[in-house]
Amino acid sequence: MHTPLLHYLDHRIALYVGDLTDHAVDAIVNAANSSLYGGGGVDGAIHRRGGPAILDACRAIRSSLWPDGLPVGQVAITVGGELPARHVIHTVGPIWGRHGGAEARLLADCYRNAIELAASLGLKSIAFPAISTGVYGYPPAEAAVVVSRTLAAVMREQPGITQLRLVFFDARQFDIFVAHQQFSD
Ligand code: AR6
Repeated sequence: MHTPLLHYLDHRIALYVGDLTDHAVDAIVNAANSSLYGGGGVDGAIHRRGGPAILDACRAIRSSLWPDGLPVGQVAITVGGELPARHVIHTVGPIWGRHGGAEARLLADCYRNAIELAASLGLKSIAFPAISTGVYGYPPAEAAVVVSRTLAAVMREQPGITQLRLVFFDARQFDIFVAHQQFSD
């Protein structure tokens, strides 16, 4: 079930096709919306499989840290509930065409902030979905450029993250990423 299809950056980054919620890592990242109250796509899958403990933790975050919602590019961590992953790092990706040209910077913020939060807590393994490339409409080829360049930089700064997984829902998304990634430029 968990066979990496490709590696980058000295095997610290591994690419998979499948369901993010299957991954037993220290943290999976949720492509949430700013309400943190759940939704469709990977967000729906995480809440369904993780159970009510995740939503309870999200409500606590809304009432304490982020009463107006989690801003785009920011992150918040909760328990993993019944998921195989120990934690969920929720982030809000940019909606394509809604940020006046700041979409790439905001998408990079999601990845950078999630990794930095994980590292600050001593977590070592983290798995990401392709943030914003579903309902939020970010073109997957353009996301591949931003994500790979961001990861190449951030992973150099964070040697404590020994395993970072990018999990694509289907083979087409995986192929587009591989064709457009710029890990080594
Ligand atoms: N495992 C891995 N990838 C998945 C899974 C899964 N179980 N399910 C979907 N994907 P999306 P966004 C892929 O729409 O674009 C939600 O309603 C999917 O094929 O989940 O950031 C939130 O509440 C796509 O490639 O997230 C927000 O309102 C990628 O995950 C909004 O959608 C992201 O698609 C966020 O939109």
